[in-house]
Amino acid sequence: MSNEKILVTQPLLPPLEEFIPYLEKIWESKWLTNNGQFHQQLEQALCTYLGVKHICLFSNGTLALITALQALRITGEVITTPFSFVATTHALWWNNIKPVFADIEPHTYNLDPEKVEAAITPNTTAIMPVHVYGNPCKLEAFQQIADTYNLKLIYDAAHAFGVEVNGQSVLNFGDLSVLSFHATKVFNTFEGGAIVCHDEKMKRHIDDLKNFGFRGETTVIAPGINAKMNELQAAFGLLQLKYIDEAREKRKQIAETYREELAGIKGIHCLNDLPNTKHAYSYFPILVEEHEFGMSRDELYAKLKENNIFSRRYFYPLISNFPTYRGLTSANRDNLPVANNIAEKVLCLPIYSSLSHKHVSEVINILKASTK
Ligand code: T4K
Repeated sequence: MSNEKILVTQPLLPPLEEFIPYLEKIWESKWLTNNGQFHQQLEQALCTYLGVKHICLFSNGTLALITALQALRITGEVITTPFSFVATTHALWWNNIKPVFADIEPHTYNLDPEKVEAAITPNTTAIMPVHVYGNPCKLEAFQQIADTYNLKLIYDAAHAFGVEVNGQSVLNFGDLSVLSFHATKVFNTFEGGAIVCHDEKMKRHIDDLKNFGFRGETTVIAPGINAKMNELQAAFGLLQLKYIDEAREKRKQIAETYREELAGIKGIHCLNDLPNTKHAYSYFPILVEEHEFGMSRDELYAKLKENNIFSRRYFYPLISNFPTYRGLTSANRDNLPVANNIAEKVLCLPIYSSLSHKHVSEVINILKASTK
């Protein structure tokens, strides 16, 4: 048993002393929020790092999602995935939009474009897929559906920091993409988030919306909200960018070790890397097939816990099975067989840049010792 708690994730924290000069600048300038120097610098730096045209920083990913829907004036019904963190669907609810759940693909756990097409009604105005665990969705298929039916396409890219397909950021697809910079994410600003958009006009609109709708000192152009990222968050983001490549490489190595070592265990299935894709390794999900492995997902979760290893069942329960949403027709289990199946078998193993080889081995050894 591990002497220390091994958590599913730990935030990337650069050396504290390197953060002090940023704090000194904030103290000197007395500028704490509202589009300060670090905010502006981080927007620029992230555009360069991620390979996107425009980015609007937010205080968290949920407010960014809610604002993205406002920016595109989405109403009526939006087709989305039940296999995500609950914030994805909550963002629709907060905009008085009816979520319509469609099933996911068995090999990526992402929203299935074919199921989306079948769920379109005259009230559908948009599709909101999620790049779950950072695995890119079927980008071209979704764009084609959006074009054919004249729908908006908003990606919840909370897990997809730095993810690229054929050398192109996934954030450049769809009308808008939303990132989360929460402490549990690959890149964090304690709390934080962003909307990626493709033109200057939309950037300006979103920037107004996140600042109460103010354009200039006395003009309010829309009923906006307060969702601004502050200077402390932005400064931390700038510092963290210096360490991000190293951190991503460490995550990749951990994922490779898990894959190699778990490959021989009957009843444990890992997600493979997709071709021509630069992954984020935000999470390391496995599927536990009880009959082959000899133990259910929940039994394995409990056994790991007894050994001080705190894996997580992301994303169980499915959003469509929460009391708030289960009354919707599309939430019916028969409509979502793949998502229900995956949610009952999935377990996310610890992965973060400072996770030691020793701790990775401890996790692997428990899995090996648990198989029948
Ligand atoms: N869309 C998707 C697809 C998302 O996954 C999320 C968030 C959002 C939208 C919304 O973005 P934000 O509004 O959050 O920016 C966590 C996160 O709170 C949440 O951001 C994340 N997804 C979700 C998947 O996971 P919990 O309830 O599991 O967090 P918690 O507090 O149990 O933390 C998990 C583990 O992380 C802990 O066991 C230890 C570690 N941890 C956590 C925190 C907060 C740390 O080591 N330090 C920390 O400061 O939701």
